Amino acid sequence: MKITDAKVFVGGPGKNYVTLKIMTDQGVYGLGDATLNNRETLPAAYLTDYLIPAIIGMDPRNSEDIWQYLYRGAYFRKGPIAMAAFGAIDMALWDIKGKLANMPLYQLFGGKSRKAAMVYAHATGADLDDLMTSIQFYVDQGYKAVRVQCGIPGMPTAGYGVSETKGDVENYITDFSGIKPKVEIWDTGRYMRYMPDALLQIRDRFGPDLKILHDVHHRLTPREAAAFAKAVEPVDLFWLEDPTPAEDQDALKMLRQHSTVPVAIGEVFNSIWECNNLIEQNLIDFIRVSVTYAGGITHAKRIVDLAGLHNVRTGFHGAPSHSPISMAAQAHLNVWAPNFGIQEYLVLGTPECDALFPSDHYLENGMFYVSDAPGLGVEFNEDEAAQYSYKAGSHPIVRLEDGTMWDY
Ligand code: KDG
Ligand code: MG
Repeated sequence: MKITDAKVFVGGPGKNYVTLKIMTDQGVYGLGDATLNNRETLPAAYLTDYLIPAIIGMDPRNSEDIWQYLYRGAYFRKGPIAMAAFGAIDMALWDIKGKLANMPLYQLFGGKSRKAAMVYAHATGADLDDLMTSIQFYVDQGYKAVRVQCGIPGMPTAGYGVSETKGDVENYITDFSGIKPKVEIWDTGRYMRYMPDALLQIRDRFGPDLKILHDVHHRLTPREAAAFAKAVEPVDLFWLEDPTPAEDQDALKMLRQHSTVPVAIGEVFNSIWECNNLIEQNLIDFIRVSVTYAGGITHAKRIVDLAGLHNVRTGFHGAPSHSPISMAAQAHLNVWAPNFGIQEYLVLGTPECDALFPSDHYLENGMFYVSDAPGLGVEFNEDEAAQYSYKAGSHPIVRLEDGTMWDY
């Protein structure tokens, strides 16, 4: 069996999804997602210019050897662009493997460990009142877990994951449009003084059962993160995400020495070599990688297995930048993984998105049910894709009030 050709499509409804389709001499094809948010053309070019020509003629069933061929063969290892491109090929090869076996992917991993995977939604509000309304909106739909972000009084701009408009409490999506980044202004002092009590008010309002998550988005220093984690302990958070920029990994020991709040890190990691220190030293409780940026199913599964050895659970990244293809790959891992924790899930199910990526995967009462179709269980409608094209976008940048650059 041979790979005969592959194509890359960039575009989608409101997002530049990077979709790979690998064709074989036996008519079976596989799909992969290489969407690197706001840098989408780069993995697309890596695939088209270098990787696709290199894999034509190879046996698609040898997904492990092809992964090693891409990774070791690149010489310059790791990095989000390369790992997203390898990840798309890897997902497509697993899709082909599942179709050949006539089995959904979770069966190839070892079957189901649970009937469905718990997901969390993003609640947001320009202020705490709006955030309460937003949480209620998701609770009413049956969600058991909600990430909560709200505007901070006196903060010059909204803050991470926060609606800019009062009353905008549903399906909040960051505006990444335009190549020149929007500037946000951050104030750590105001955040640290306001947010712990706001989180406590949320706990009081919604009771002990709701799983509450909060994302600091890399904005605190290690000492501030330790103080913040200690202050939010009575809230009983499900997790505190990205309290610091995680390059300085040993610094997280300070947080651990002062607090038992569960910590989730890893959405910007693309290799097991960024995760292993945090996992092996028990500095985190949840690993946040995604199959898109972390080299596909083959590599992400290695990270999941390493995490399992150290009682670290999964919490795969699931921002709307991931297409339904990688969300399906994660869904198959989620129902299998013995150390599954939770899945971030933002409503992708717009009619336009469903038309582009038809599938039988579904969400009900905050639980994600995986399709039993062979492979990934997602289709890609090329006729629909023809109407979309790439639109340049950028993440906002963050500065302090005096102009100092900070972390988005
Ligand atoms: O591309 C960046 C977004 O995916 C990121 O800001 C989202 O922090 C995020 C999250 O937890 O989903
Ligand atoms: Mg995050």
